[in-house]
Amino acid sequence: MKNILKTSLKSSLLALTLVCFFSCMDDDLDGMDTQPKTSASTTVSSLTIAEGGSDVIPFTMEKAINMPSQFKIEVVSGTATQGVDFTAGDAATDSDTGIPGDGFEITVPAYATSFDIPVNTMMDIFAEDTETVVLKISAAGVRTVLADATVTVNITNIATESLAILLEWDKDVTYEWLETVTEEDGDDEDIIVSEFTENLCDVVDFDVVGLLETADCPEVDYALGVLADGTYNIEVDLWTVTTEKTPIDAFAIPLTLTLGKTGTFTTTLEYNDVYTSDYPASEPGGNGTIVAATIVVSGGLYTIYDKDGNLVAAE
Ligand SMILES: [Ca+2]
Ligand SMILES: [Ca+2]
Repeated sequence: MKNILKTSLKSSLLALTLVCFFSCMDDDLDGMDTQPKTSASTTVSSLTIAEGGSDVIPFTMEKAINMPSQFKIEVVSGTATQGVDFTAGDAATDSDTGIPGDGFEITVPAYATSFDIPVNTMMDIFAEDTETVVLKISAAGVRTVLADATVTVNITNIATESLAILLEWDKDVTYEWLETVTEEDGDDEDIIVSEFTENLCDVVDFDVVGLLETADCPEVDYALGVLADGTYNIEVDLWTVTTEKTPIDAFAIPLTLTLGKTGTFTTTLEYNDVYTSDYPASEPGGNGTIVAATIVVSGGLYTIYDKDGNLVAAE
């Protein structure tokens, strides 16, 4: 019995030694390491990207390693806002995956000798100066590869002569409704006043008649075409209101209409008390349409009037 035990113990030790031998050999193959003995660097110090465009920050590894590596991309300074004007890397940082704080992260697979950090910028309707952001790229998460780079990203405004419209109603609303509840000590039911909160994007659908008729919230298009001289009514249509509960009292549905020429000339109209949750929406058979703005084009230049005919902006 002792002999059998000894023999099996010996075989186990031999097996362990062999595992160690092969794994150690593997670690040294092609100069690869499991420890953070290498670094990644870039020769790029700045990028210039037009709104809505993309570019990459290329990195080279000093040498490949047999483990993934992770990097954090964080804002050092600048006028551009992360998540609004640009994004970078694979995704926003996530403390659940080991990278806390504001910024973005990227994971590079094992054995890579180079990688690109994507930088994506967002299109918008507004005319702005070039926006700048300084990004710092450093080792994060598993911290297998060191990096210390600073890259300036310049985001340039796109300006066109095309009609652009942005219709927004993304807002939480809380309303009261009558809830039926069963009493704890019996079968009796009570009706109580409860509060319910929903996002108007989930509850309301607006369209711009003939121009923006999707289920999106907001409704937006930056390239609706160049308008010839003439007068154009911009009609907003309340298509549906589908609250989950029945509100005791109707609530207001605030609406923001930004229109003009993409990146060149825009004006914003706020209609906070035009529409309510009991307004006769079009889809169920009502008429949810109003002339929300009028654009008069003369010599290619816009003059914009609000729903009451007041002049609000002119080029
Ligand atoms: Ca812009
Ligand atoms: Ca719509």
